[in-house]
Amino acid sequence: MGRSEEFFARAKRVLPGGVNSPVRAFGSVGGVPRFVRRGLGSRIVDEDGKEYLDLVCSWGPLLLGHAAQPALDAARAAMENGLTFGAPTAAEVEIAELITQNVPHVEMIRMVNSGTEAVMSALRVARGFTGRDKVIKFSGCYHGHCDSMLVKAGSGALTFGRPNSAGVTAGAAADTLLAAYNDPQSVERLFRENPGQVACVIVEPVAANMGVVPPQDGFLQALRRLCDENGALLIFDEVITGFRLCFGGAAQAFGVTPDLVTYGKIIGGGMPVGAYGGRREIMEMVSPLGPVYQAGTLSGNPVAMAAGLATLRALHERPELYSRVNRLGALLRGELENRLGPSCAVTGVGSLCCVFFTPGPVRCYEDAQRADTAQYARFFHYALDHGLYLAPAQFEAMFLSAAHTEEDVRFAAGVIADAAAYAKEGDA
Ligand code: KE4
Repeated sequence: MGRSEEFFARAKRVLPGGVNSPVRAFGSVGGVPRFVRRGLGSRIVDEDGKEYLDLVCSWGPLLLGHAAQPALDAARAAMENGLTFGAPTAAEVEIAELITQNVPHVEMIRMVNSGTEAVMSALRVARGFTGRDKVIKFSGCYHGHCDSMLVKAGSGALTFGRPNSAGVTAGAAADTLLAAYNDPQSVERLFRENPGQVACVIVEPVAANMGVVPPQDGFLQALRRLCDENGALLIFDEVITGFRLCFGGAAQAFGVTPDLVTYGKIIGGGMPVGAYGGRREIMEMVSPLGPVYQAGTLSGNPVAMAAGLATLRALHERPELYSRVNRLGALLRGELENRLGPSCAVTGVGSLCCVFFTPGPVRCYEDAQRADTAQYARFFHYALDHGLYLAPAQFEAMFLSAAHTEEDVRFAAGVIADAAAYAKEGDA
């Protein structure tokens, strides 16, 4: 028995499903999760010493790659002074200044510890600011695991067939209205049916938790218009896209300005950081300034801030990193479109990519749901056995980093093409 198997057997006795986050359990693809010992650049090594080219990259935080020097050096230096104080520190100001000075629609920001916490807080602020109760989300979009968002949620909730989690009360879900991604009319109808009651529309500006589903032309612009017409706030959940597509995220990439934005992943450079921010008049609702309460013992943790600040500084000072990583994403999609038959849909934006085991186009949750997850499972394990670490679930994304090379991308494309062919043979 290998060390991953040994660890998994032990883990299942003391951790639910043997993991601390469901998608890691290989539940939808089967087999034994690889316990990772270390990561470096574009690669990870598991407890059995096997090396993989990594296209998960911890689900998005590692735009500079594993063990990137800026984050490591900064965190190492910060921890020499202590791990946490529960008091303000300079790094919190510096990272907030870096963001507010370079992301125009973020005039004020609050640091928290995860994307979930950022979304939960942004929803509360939107309700506090508007005095309204209802929120509109999109089927298949995932915004973390706060109760009101576990309604037709994506990512692991979709993967494990529980888009509506047990334990979420009808009351908690009652104010969550569901629209269809890339369908502005579905949003317009909800506004019409709930006049004056919708506090906000929350959207992944590039959906990346039902696989990757880019916004159709005009979709995000329509959401902006509908929110303005109905006195609701537009929240971009940029936990994945923030600081990934470009420094200003999807808002900058697509030229649509949200009222609030949520961040996670890259903002911490690999350490646990989330954040929410936006227009000053809205953010001034947040305690201790305003009546919307939100707090956190480790919010703005100095070691996490150091890692996040070093990462954002590197990205801001070296914009060529964005052109390179986005070019690698385009190269991967191009290679896959040339190699995979019409039975697979290749999607993506920037350094995000996805192979759906269903013919395209994939424009919403219903389209994504047609994917053959049994084929995906065979595909995943073939790739894993050939040294390529992909998301252990169809309804996720492939993430590239600045540590990946063209050679990495061509290797990945080759393995993916072979893996897809193998997966389809299984159906023969
Ligand atoms: P966290 O609470 O996991 O830091 O962030 C929640 C979240 C919020 N919004 C978006 C758009 C997200 O993608 C996420 C989390 N992403 C998943 C990957 N699909 C995290 C992986 C996991 O759940 O283990």
